[in-house]
Amino acid sequence: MTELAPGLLLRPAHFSRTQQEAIVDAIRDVVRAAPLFTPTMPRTGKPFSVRMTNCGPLGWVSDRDGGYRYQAAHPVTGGPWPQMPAALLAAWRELADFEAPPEACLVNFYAADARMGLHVDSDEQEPRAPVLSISLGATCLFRYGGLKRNDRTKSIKLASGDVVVIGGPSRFCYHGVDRLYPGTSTLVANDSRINLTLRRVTPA
Ligand code: MD3
Ligand code: FE
Repeated sequence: MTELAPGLLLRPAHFSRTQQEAIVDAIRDVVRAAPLFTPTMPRTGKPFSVRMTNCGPLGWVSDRDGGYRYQAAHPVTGGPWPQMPAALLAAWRELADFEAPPEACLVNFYAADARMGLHVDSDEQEPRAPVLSISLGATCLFRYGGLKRNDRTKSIKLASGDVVVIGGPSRFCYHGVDRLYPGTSTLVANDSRINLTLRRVTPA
């Protein structure tokens, strides 16, 4: 485990190839029950380049009129989110150092040309809980900064099987994904990347 900044822990290659394949299989089942949707920006309605779905009791969604929020229903099908796979709950218990279970697992699906702009994750009501991030498939160039948008940023590559725990003073730092690197993984087809973020949403 490397501490990249206070409260920001990187565990390279936490998951073996076999474990990564099992997680991708479980996420395929999630996507079958809760299809990927394209979130849109509050007010402008501009679509994200990343497609998303969720598992667990709550899911993160965004659209022009309702903005960023967590809700129990899929925004397109209206159905409940599927259960969180046991392997993800186990990773939270092992690495999150938090007393209550995660309520949302946001599944981000990056096609080869997708990006995520610099932002802060602040829609959760339990600031003491970390966010646990699992990277699968293509390596990405990840950028993180400080508590203010204009603070100096650092860049790191996140590869398939890497886990990042974002807690403590780093919990509300700006971060984003600048690019993917093609040809870096055979786990997910078409040089795509899947990122899972486990989150506690309501106060524990
Ligand atoms: C914060 N996802 O869904 S993982 C998101 O790779 C999101 O899909 C990214 O940001 C992704 O909200 C990043 C979470 C993460 C990883 C490393 C960080 C957040 C971080 C380092 C510093 C601050
Ligand atoms: Fe984020």
